Amino acid sequence: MITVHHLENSRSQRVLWLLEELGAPYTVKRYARDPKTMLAPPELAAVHPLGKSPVIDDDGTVVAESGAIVEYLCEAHGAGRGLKPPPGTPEARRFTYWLHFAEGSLMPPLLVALIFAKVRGAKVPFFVKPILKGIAAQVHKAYIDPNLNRLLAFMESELATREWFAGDAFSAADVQMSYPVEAAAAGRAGFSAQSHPKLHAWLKRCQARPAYQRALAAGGPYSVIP
Ligand SMILES: N[C@@H](CCC(=O)N[C@@H](CS)C(=O)NCC(=O)O)C(=O)O
Repeated sequence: MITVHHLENSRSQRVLWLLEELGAPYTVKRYARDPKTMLAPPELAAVHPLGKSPVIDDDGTVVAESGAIVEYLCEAHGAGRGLKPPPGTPEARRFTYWLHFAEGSLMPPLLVALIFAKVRGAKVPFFVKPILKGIAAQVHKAYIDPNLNRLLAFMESELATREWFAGDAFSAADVQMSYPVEAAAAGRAGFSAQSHPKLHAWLKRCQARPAYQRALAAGGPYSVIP
């Protein structure tokens, strides 16, 4: 039996979704974030030294890092489910690309955007506020906005010719991509149905899948931190 160590409102939601797509039995151990810092509670460090989520435990095999979990689950529980394209195909190359792109290229500027939203909203003496706002505006101008604009335009262009990230068929790469795109949709990037219609339609297709809906029921209330 697989246990998913699931931190509320986090990347681990997509692991529940993948397990529902695979039809693999699992149990959920849900952890609350610290309401002040939004960090994971210390109990998670007993499961894996980094103390982050997602982590899964499959009968004693502990796997962390969402991309590695997706690979592991497709290999160990994916036979006949068609969620990973056959090796050596263009679809397989795109699968690997998007699996890494999600955490390697898309999450970093989204995380910096989140950090600077916190910096802007920090409780500081009134005379410090304009300085913080000025720094945040500079970081947005020089790093966050140009990077997110380029990444969003690239994803939009990739989805112009196919329905899913790896090809014409849904794959686990779409599951991995869902979290950063949901974070972008939550307000961390200039992303809407008007600005990026293909990417927006892709996200709606993901969220309409019955397995996605079952994962929401299994994981408890879910909303991505804006
Ligand atoms: N690249 C890692 C990132 C893991 C990660 O940062 N998880 C967040 C949840 S979205 C977390 O545990 N945050 C709480 C903390 O850092 O204490 C992955 O994809 O698994």
